[in-house]
Amino acid sequence: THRLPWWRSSATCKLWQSGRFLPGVWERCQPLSRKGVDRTAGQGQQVVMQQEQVLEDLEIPLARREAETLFQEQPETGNPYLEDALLRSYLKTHLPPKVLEEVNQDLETFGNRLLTKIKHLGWECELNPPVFRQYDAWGRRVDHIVTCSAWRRMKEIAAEEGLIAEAYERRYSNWSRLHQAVKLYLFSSSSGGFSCPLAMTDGAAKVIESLGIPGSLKNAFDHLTSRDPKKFWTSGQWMTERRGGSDVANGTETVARKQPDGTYRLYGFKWFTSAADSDVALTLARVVDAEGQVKQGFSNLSLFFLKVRDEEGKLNSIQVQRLKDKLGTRQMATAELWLDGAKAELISAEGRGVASISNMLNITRIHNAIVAVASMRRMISLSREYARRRVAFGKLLKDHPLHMQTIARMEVQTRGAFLLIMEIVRLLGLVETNMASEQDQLLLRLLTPVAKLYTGKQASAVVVEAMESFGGQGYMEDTGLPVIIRDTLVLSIWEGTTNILSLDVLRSLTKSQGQVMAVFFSTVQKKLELALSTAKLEPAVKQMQDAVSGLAQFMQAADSRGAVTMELAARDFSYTLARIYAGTLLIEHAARPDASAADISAAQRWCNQELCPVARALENSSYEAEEVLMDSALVYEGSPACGSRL
Ligand code: UCC
Repeated sequence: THRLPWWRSSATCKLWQSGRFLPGVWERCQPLSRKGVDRTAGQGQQVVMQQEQVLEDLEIPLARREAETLFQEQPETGNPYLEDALLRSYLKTHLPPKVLEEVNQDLETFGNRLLTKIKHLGWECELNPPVFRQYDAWGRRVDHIVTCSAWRRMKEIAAEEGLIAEAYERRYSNWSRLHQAVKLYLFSSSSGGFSCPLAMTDGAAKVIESLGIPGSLKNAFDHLTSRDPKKFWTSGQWMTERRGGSDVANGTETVARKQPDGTYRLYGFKWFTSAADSDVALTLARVVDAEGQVKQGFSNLSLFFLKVRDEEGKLNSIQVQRLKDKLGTRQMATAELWLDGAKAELISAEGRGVASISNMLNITRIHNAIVAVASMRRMISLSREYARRRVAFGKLLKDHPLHMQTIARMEVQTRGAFLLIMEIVRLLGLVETNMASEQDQLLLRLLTPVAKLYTGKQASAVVVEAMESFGGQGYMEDTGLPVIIRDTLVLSIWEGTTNILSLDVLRSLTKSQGQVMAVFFSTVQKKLELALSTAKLEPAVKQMQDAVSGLAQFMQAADSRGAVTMELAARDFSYTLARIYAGTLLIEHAARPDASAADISAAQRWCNQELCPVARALENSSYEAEEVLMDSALVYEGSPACGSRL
């Protein structure tokens, strides 16, 4: 039979027949032609009245209809724990039954608290960003960062819920870290930006713990890990100075002068200090030697602990220059600070500042990844709820296949990212309870930057895509959606940009002399082998194995090339590791006997994407030295600065 091409079939044309999709338009216009407006002379007043009546008839329903069609129902989501199928199935699979029972109960209660109380506080934080008050009414300099009551309440809630304490009390042994991470994940989207100080607080506690909790820091550690809202402290992480963010070693100008009592006084300017209302901070400075000289380079950077205020609440010889005017995370005070002799305690070996603070960085990077996944999950939750309420072209959005395909693609990305962060906190839990093998430790070191860089990028893409699923409403401030977008965009920047993190991935290879990759390959292989017995996953496993071979070939080829190849490949290489590892976790999760159809589909779909971009790019000679020149030529063509030289 003769079939019309798709673009001429009635099914397609139907969409564009306005009468069908704006029900009532034509019918309501009929009265005009039926009743008509008789304009013949002689009927005077009556005609005019009739005319007015007709217009009234016409206008009232029109006005009402407009209000009806423009009014859209707000998407409402429920308890975020109960609505997160993947999270629940993950916990059920991994936690021992007794732990699961308690954790499950805690998370359900927490989910209700988030829904009924915390979410509103989070929105209040957004509406009442911090204000900087430099002088009091009598002209005295006070440098007061005024935060709103909701923000201060968040701090109390964080303590009550044990959002830091949980990880350090270890009542569930190695599973405590995972329990804490899940709570942070659930908290993040309602926290009004409070996730940020929590990340740094966790990082500070980690540094102190890894130093063996020295006597001088015991009190601080107790405060940072307290469940008592009156006792709980948060910490800042002051790394960035005016000369730049990423290159900490060369950018740090702050100096530390030793005092007779063994403490130090810090002098310098910190350019980005997030959550500047925190109680304590870890920061870097160069120790001045006996001759008053400071050495340049990382070897002279040391790590310091300081209290921001003294017992009376006075700043510790610190001046607040101003608050930063940021694209997002506006709920949280980021400040420029002058350290003008701030009293501090040296807590690393002299010159080991970068290595010591990396304990903190690795924790804040894990938090960053948790927040990234939480942002994706939040936007998808809202998006899928909206799709159940919003009618367009005569049916609910959820009944439009193209719309659902778009959300499903985001869902697959989010699932992969979620399993990746769960794997990392699982490993972290093992390391922290001395239950980790050497392989576990290596894997954790490798996967931390991989997850941070990959989820940051994923989150930016997913939340912007999800915003589109609300049409113009997604762009409206008072829906609360733009806040999520703005706050998410920072995740690929702070705590190390994508390129810096890619180089950190390489650092982990060099430092372990390639061992991290041996563990990566063997872990992936083991997980894939276990999944092979699930027939439906065979194609996905095969795709994954091909990707693993591609990666192995790349490693071999890169071995014989110079450092330039590896540097140029760093980003694609890191993306490859993320896609292979997250895909393997999806496959592993889908190979469970009680896996759902969605679990299997997520694994299959994840594996349908390019899993090994680094192999393709190598084939295309993208990492050859000449490409460096061509990169510059492409970037600067037409630029007055360099064009003629290229
Ligand atoms: O502070 C900021 C804002 C706070 C906001 C917090 C919000 C948290 C969000 C959570 C969600 C809401 S932003 C500041 C961000 N700045 C950075 O992230 C810095 C980025 N730059 C880097 O990461 C660089 O790679 C550096 C600074 C680490 C590199 O410095 P160097 O001088 O080149 O480092 P080296 O020489 O390679 O490493 C020095 C030592 C080595 O150890 P040794 O000496 O034993 O060989 C390295 O192996 O440090 C070790 N190291 C590490 N170890 C360096 N990085 C790491 C690491 N990640 N893990 C373990």
